[in-house]
Amino acid sequence: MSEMVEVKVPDIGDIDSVEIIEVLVSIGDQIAEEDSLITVESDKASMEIPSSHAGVVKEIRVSVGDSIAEGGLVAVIEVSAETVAEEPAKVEAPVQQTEVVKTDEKPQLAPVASAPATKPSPTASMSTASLKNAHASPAVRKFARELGVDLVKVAGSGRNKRIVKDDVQTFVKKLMSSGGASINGAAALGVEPMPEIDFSQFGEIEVQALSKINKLTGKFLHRNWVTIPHITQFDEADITSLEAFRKQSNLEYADQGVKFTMLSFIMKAVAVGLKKYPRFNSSLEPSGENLILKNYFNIGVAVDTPDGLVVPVVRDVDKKSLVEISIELREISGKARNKKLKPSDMQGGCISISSLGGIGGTKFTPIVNAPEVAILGVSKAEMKPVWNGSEFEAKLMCPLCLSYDHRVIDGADGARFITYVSHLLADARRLLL
Ligand code: CAO
Repeated sequence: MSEMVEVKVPDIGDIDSVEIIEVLVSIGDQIAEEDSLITVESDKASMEIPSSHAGVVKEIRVSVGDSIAEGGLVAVIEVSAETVAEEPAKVEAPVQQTEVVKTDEKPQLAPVASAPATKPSPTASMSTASLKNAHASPAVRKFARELGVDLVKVAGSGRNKRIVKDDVQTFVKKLMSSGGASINGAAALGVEPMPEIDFSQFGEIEVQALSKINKLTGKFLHRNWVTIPHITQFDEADITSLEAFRKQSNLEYADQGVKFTMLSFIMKAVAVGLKKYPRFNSSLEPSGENLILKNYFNIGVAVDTPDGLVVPVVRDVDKKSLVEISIELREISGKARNKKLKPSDMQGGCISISSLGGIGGTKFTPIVNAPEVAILGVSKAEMKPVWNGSEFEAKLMCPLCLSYDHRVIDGADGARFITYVSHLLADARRLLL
């Protein structure tokens, strides 16, 4: 003998009604207990309503687009009498309620089929867990599970952003073609991927391929930006007397073809700063367990080239004279612009300097060039009135912008380092001490 069981919407928490966005079964389907019957969606999430019984779907009492609330009738299932008889234990713990209707008797209310306590109830899914439960059918979920894809990271292209099998396949393809990180690293970060927009719909466009350097730099900068907790500390160095000295030195060395720019002095000052503050001359082990302190003083210099940004390294800045540093700086920036740098020319830096002083701008926030832990940005020096305690004096002030890895360097040390470098530049004789 069989029985007809009405399956109703169980307790779905503090939600008045939800919209049915999918009916997952058809009349005549043989279903197992816990098979999903419908998918409903609130303004927060979607969830599937499972059947409390195994059996054959005899009636479906809902359609897509209907609103339904707790207790609403979803379907009538024909259940074999043995199945119902086998379930007395479940009567003890009612969470979902269904109405059992014997074909030959009047309906009577009986609590049936709660989920085990350890299994999340539909209520739990709807409130918090289902925010993580992506909107997809059981078959698509199974498919995603088999591929190890976290559906939360997949954008749905189906109705109401429902994730279909194609979406999972497209996600995997993108992941593979980007070497494990999806477009813009969005999947790795667990955020929505950037939408692919056809900009030509808004006006004329031109597609320009990124250079190899652009792509490489982009990857490293992105990694550094998202993995390093950055702080940028600003200061202004009074370089009035240093500028006079630089100009004078340029005149004196003109016949030797040497040209000093402010950058050579700043490199020297930074090397002295690294000696005084050794944590700035370190790298954090990827494990985060140890700091590697270096006893050499190599400085990377960001060079702007037509193909993109490169950072060649000037070695042993502490041991070189300003003449040597100036010559080498000219050589490496020339090599960079003529694509003559070797990989080894760009390795072994302890800290980098990014100088935009020759271009303009007042300040910027450079990104640490990992595995280094700090980078000094230099902006264009300007004449400014500076209060000396009794009057304003015209001073040439050079903006310095120090970004550092806050895991390695505390704010106080950041301020000490930049103040010290400014102090050295304010009177370059200190570089000799
Ligand atoms: N304030 C005012 N003027 C400055 C200055 C400063 N801070 N720094 C440089 N200048 C002046 C120079 O003195 C020079 O003027 P003169 O010819 O009259 O002496 C002029 O600007 C051009 O200098 P330069 O830029 O050619 O030389 P440099 O040694 O200062 O810099 C280099 C060399 C390779 C760093 C630079 O050319 C460069 O490529 N900068 C861009 C770096 C970059 O793209 N950084 C962004 C990376 S993102 O973090």
